[in-house]
Amino acid sequence: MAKKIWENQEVADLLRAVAAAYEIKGANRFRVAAYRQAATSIEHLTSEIQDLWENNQITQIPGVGASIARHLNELMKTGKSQHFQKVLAGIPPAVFELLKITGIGPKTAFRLCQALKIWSKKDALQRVANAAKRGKIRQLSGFGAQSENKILEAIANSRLKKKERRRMLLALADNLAKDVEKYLRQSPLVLEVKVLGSLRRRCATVGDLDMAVKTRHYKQALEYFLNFPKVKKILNQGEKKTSVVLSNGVQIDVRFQAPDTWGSMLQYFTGSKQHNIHLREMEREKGFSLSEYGIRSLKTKKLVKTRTERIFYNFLGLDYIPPELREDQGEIEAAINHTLPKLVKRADIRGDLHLHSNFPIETSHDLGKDNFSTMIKKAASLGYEYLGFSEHNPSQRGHTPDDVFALLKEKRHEIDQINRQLSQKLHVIALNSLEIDIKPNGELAIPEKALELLDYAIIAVHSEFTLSSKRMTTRILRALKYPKVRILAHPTGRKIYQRDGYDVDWNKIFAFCREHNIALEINSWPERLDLPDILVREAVEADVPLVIDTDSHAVEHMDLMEYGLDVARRGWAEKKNIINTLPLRKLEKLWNLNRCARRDSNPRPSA
Ligand code: DGT
Ligand code: CA
Ligand code: CA
Repeated sequence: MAKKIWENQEVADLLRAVAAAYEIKGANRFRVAAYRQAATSIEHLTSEIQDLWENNQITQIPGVGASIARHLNELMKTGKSQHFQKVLAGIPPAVFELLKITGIGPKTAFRLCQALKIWSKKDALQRVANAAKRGKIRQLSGFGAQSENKILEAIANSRLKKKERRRMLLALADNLAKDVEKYLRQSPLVLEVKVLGSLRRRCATVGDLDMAVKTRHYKQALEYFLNFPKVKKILNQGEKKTSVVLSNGVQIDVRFQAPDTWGSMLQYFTGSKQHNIHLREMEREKGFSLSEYGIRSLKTKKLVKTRTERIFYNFLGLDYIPPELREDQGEIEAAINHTLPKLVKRADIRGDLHLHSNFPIETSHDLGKDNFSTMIKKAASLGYEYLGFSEHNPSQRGHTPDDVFALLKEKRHEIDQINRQLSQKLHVIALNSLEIDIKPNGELAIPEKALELLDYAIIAVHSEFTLSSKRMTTRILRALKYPKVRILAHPTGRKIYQRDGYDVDWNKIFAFCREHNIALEINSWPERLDLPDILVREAVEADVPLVIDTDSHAVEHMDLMEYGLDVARRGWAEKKNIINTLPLRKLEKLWNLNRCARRDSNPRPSA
C-alpha cells in the first residue's frame, strides 16, 4: 500500500478534534488552547507538514510543543496516535461535524448530538438542519428560537463556503510549485522551468498550478515529470502537455516547449485571460493572430517566433509588462505609452515595522514566539536597518492604567538596552511600537500618556467588525487622531475564506492618512494580504503612504515579506509609495520618531 501522505488541513482538523474532545471532557483550558493553537499554526503553514516531518522539522512549527510533536510523529510514522485515540474515545463523530457550524462550541455540539441522538458524521449537519426546521431544537433546554435560527443560517453558510474553498492561498501554491520546480530542475532534459497562470501573476488565491518546461525532448521530459512521486492521477496527456492531480488534490497543467517559442508560450499561459483577449483583439485589427507558438501574420501566414517575453511585447510595440500587472487594468495602454510603473521590489525594503516578540506584555491577544535579539539577527540577515516591535497592547481587563504604563516602560527599557548592546553591532535599530486595539467607539485601548513611551503606534480593529460603514469610518478616524499613530494595520480586516472586510469610507480614510503621513499597512500574512491589491491601487492613485509589514509572530514569518510585496506590485506601487523603503534617517524625519534617548547613547556609524 502506498504510504499515507498527511495534508495540513487533515492534521489541523485532527488536532482541533482532540482539543474539542478535551474540552468536552473538562480538561485544563491551557491544554485545550495548546491543541487549538497548534491546529491554527499548521493550518497556516506555508509548506506541507509531510515535508517538514520528513526533514525532522515538526518541532519548528510555532505553537507545536514537544508533547504534541511527539504524538504527531507517532501519527505520521504509524498512521495513528494512541494518545489522540484515547482522548477522542467516547465522543460521537457527529460532534466534529457540528463544530463546523459557526457559533457552536464543543460542549453545545455534544449536548445537541446526545439530545437529538445523532452519532455518525454522515448527514449529521442535514439532520440538525431538519431538527431545526421542525422546531425541535428550541425545545431543548439551553436553546431558544433565536439560536435555532442561527444554527440553520450557519449550516446554509458553511455549505456555500465549502464550494468556494477550492482555491489555494498564494503562499501554499507558491511552496507547492517550488517543490515541483525543484524536481523538474534535477533532470538534464529540462533547460528551464517557469510557473505561469495566476501564481506567476501573484494573485492572492490560486485555482490550479500552471507550469512550463523548456526542453528539446518533449517526450522524455514529460515522462520524467509523470514520475514525480506526488503525482496521483493523470487527467490527460498529450505530446507537449499534461494535466495531473497531486496527492494533495491540487491540479497542475504542465506544458513542454522548445526554446525558440518559449517567449510566446510564457506570455500566453501567464494570462490573465482578460489581458490576453485585449491583446488579441488589438492585434487582429493590425492583422496578426497570437498564440502560444508566436505571432502570425494573417495575410502572409508567416509565424514570428519569440524566445523571450520581452521580445514578444516589444514586437507588438509595447514595453515589457510585469506579470503582476497583466489583468487588463490599464497596463496595456501604459505599456504603449511607456508609462508603466517601476514596481517596488524586495531589495528596496529597509525594514519591517510590525512584529510581535515574546516580550511578556500581558495581552489578551497572542504573543510572539521569539525574543528581540533573535528577530534582530534575522533582520540583519535580511539586510534591514530597522525593526518595529509591536506586540498587542496589554489587556484592559486586569490592568489599571498605571499597570499598563509600567509594563510599557519595562519594554521601552529593554528596547533601549537592546539598542545599546546588540543593534549597534548588527546595524539594525529596534523601534518601540505597539499594536493597539481600536475600541468600538474609536478610543485606543491604552491610556494616552502611555503613548509617549512609543516611537510610533500601530492601530487596528480586532473586534466588532460588523459596524455600519458610517460608524466604522468615524471609529477609525477618531483613532487615527491620537498622537504617535503612524500605521493602520490590516486596514480592511478581511481574512480570505474566513471573513469579508468591513465597510468604510475609504476616501475619508485616504484623505486623513495622506494629510498626516499615516501609512496604510499591506499585511503580508497569506490569509490577510490586507490591504487587498485593488485598494492598494486606489491608495497609490490617491498618493496615500503605505507600509509592507509581515506582522511576524516568529522569525520564520519574517520571510513572508515577499507576499506583501506581491500585493503592493499588483496594486502598481512603486518604491516611493512604500514608507519602509526609506532609510532610517528619512523615516525618523518623516514620522518625527522620538528616539532622542538612544541617539545620544548609540551613535550609528555614518554611511
Ligand atoms: P486560476 O487557475 O483560476 O487561478 O487562474 P489562471 O489565470 O491561472 O487560469 P487558468 O489556469 O485557467 O489558465 C492559465 C492561463 O492560460 C490564463 O491565465 C491565460 C491562459 N488562458 C486560459 N484560458 C484562456 C482563454 O480562454 N483565452 C486566452 N486567451 N487565454 C486563456
Ligand atoms: Ca491556473
Ligand atoms: Ca490551468
